[in-house]
Amino acid sequence: MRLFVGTLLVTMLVVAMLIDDSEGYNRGRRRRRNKRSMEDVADEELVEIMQEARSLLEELKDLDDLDDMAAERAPMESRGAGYEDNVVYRRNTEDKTMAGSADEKRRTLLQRAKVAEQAEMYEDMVKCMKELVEMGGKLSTEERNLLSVAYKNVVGSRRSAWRVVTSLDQKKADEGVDESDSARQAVKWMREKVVTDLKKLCGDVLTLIDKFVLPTVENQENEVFYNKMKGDYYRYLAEISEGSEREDMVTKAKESYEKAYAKATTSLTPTNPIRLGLALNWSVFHYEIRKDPKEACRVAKEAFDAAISDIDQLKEDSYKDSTLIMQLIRDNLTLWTSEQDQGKN
Ligand SMILES: *[C@@H]1O[C@H](CO)[C@@H](O)[C@H](O)[C@H]1NC(C)=O
Ligand SMILES: CC(=O)N[C@H]1CO[C@H](CO)[C@@H](O)[C@@H]1O
Repeated sequence: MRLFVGTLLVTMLVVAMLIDDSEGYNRGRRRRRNKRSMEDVADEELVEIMQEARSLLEELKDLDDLDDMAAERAPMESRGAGYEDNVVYRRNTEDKTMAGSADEKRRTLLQRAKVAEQAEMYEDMVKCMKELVEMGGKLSTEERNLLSVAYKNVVGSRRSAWRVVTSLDQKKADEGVDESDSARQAVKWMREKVVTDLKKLCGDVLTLIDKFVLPTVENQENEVFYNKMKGDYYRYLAEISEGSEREDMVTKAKESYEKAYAKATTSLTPTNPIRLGLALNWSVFHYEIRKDPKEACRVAKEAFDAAISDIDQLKEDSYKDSTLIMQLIRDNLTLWTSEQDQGKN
């Protein structure tokens, strides 16, 4: 910018000199006609140009000031460049507005989590909800749902990233690309990062549930909800693990789902959306993780039939959730039974 203005300034000065010069040349010829007025015009032009040059010089000085300001700001910006997990975390705890009673802090975290959800800033939403849960105490239904939505989103985006890198790796392997190939190494690098993230996030939410949430749960619906949630996150860990680690995750997922299922069938109506959501995911667990489509169909069909026979129990406030999940169960059932029929033929 400064180079440009500088060049412009030099050009204008040169032009000014040329005008002065040409006036000198013209002067001799024009003097005879109207000496006085021609000189005036030339002088006026010169004055104008000099004024413009001066104001450009001032602007140049302003630009210098701006540069100085930018230089002062630079170290601050580079400090912020290392934006990591705990930057937001620290900001949450050190914030002046957070001072005050535990109740106030809880309310602030809840409000922030809700705004973060609207802004789709799910990493921040997770941090707020994690901090809120770690304060201890029972969670309201709203807090429960926000915790679930926050982790579902951060984990969901990484599960889909995992599927992308896994299929990229498979493609390269199918093409016969060697493991030492740099493109394959890049895929491996990304995959390891995604797996590390997933293990950390799933581990975090499982710890929150075991350490803070389940010990304070009284309501049976919530007991189902959180045990199902444990089943889901152990299932996600099973998806990305291998060998004995996978076996361990599969067992833990199964135990959590079974606990939730036992509780759900004795304490919730068949059309309860939490019971239905559990049946849906418990059946997907059988299908995808245990590779047992028969059992998957049995669980799905049992849940669907029970809900149909109890359809007049649909609650006004949750019938939309219930019917949506029933549809998802039926879609999977249709898909799975047709696959099984094809397998037989
Ligand atoms: C069931 O699991 C899927 C992932 O497989 C998840 O996206 C979904 O939210 C779960 N459904 C319910 C009703 O919890
Ligand atoms: C909604 C839902 O969970 N659908 C599942 C149906 O089953 C397939 C497996 O074939 C899952 O990938 C879907 O998530």
